Amino acid sequence: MSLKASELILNKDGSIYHLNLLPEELADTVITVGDQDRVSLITDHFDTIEVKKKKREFCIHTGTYKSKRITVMSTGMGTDNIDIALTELDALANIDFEKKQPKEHIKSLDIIRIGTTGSIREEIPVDALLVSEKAIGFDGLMHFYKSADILDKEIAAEFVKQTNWSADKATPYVINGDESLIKQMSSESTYPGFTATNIGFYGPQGRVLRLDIPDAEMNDKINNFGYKGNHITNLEMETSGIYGLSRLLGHRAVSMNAVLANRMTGEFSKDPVKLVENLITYCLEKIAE
Ligand code: R1P
Repeated sequence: MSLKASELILNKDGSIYHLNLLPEELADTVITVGDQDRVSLITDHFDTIEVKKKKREFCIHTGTYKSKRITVMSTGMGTDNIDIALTELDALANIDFEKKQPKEHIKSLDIIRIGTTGSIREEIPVDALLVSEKAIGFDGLMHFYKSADILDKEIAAEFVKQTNWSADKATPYVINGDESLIKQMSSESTYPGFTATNIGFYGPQGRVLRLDIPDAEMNDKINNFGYKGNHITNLEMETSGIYGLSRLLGHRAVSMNAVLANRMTGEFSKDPVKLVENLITYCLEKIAE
């Protein structure tokens, strides 16, 4: 049975609805970033650029770096955008747009997030590079998919118990990144991380400007959580969704983070532009290896 026009939505030129991309314009290796301006910071290093597209928060370039074909795309902020970005990336790779059906042979993409983050551990300083080995999602996205088989329920349940996590919030879920890609992207220059993904930047990450939050101890509880050697290292807004959807769809994903802030010491990077550039050059070299 073919997918209805209301479910697989294509633009007039045959491109996928939000990403505005045609299947042949997507490379097998995809770098995702939050910030649209970070796309050209990355593709400025490329030898060639064959595609440049933009719609809403999705700015997408495809080109080559040291002969490797790579698509770089911005997703905007948050796992709500990740739901659209990952689903449409997979559709471009694995759905036949003529027949409007999943292809017989499913292709696995390599998806590398190059993002920024705040550390919640004193030993992971500002300006560090961090590779998320696993993620805990406070965003609830994976509860909308049949994801029970891929989630680490033991760690999630222990987290809820230790932090007395309020049932008013989405139930946290725990998901691993791709082991082989994590190995490829890690080195002595990176810290291994267990990343907490939240649905916002202020209240959801315990920042108080003018609005009070119901649990002022939330970040301390997240920081104090420990189970079988697992300690949460950093906060950001996309990794759990990328790991969850990639795992369900059969793609390999890794989340690479530039530590802009340390929430424990209150420090912020003195040169965030240079830090992000360091992460970009580090990642490109590792991807091209
Ligand atoms: C918040 O400032 C944004 O920065 C981080 C968070 O995950 C969130 O998207 O990542 P990016 O720098 O990749 O956007």
